[in-house]
Amino acid sequence: MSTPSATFVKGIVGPDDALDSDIPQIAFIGRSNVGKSSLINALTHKEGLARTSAFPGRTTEINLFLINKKVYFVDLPGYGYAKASQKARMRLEQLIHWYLFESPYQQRKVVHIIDAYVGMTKSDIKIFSLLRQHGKRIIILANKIDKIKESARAATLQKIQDVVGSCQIIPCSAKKNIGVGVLMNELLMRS
Ligand SMILES: Nc1nc2c(ncn2[C@@H]2O[C@H](COP(=O)(O)OP(=O)(O)OP(=O)(O)O)[C@@H](O)[C@H]2O)c(=O)[nH]1
Ligand SMILES: [Mg+2]
Repeated sequence: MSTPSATFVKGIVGPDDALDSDIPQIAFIGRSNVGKSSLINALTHKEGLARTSAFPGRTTEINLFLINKKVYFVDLPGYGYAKASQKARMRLEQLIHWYLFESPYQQRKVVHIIDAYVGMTKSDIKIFSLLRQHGKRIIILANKIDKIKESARAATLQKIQDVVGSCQIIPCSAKKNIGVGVLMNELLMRS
C-alpha cells in the first residue's frame, strides 16, 4: 500500500470543533504501554508522528491525526497504569470514558489493542465489555506478537478469542511491522 498522508491535528481534553465535522473517527484504545502510539506510527509509516515511550503514561490527551485527508485516527491515553497516582489515573480514565461513552462523538471503528504477550487483563475485559454494551464496532489487535515464538502464537490468539467471542482479532507487531498492512486495509478499505 502507498504511504498514507498523516498529520497531527491537535490534542484535546474535551469537546472540540474538530470532532464536529463529518470526518469519520477511528479510535485506538488499550492499556498504558500496549503500543497504541507505536501502531499509529507503523500504520502511517511515520516514525515519531505519535509520541511513544518505554514508560507507561506517555499519551495524556486525546490526539487527533488526519489520515489521507479523510479519516481521523484518535490516539487515546492508556488505562490501567498501576504506578500512576490515583488522581492521574482517574483523570485519564474519565477522559477515555467521556470520549467513548458519554460524548456525542461516534467512532467508525474502535481498535482495542491487547498486549498479546500479557493476554487480556481485568482492565482489558472491563473496557471490552463496555465497548460491546455500547455497540461499538470493535477490532481486537493483539500487539507485540514478536515477543511470542511462532509455535506459541496460535494458542495465544485462541486464549484471547475465547474471551472476545466472535470479535475479529488481528495479530500484529507495531515494532516488527507484522499485521500492520492487514489492519490498514481493514480500516481504510472496507469500512
Ligand atoms: N516488542 C514490541 N514492543 C512494542 C511494540 N509496539 C510498541 N512497543 C513498545 O512498547 C512501548 C510503548 O509503546 P507506546 O506506543 O508508547 O505505547 P502506548 O500504548 O501509546 O502507551 P501510552 O501512551 O503510555 O498509553 C515502547 O517501548 C514501544 O517501543 C511491538 O509490537 N513489539
Ligand atoms: Mg501513547
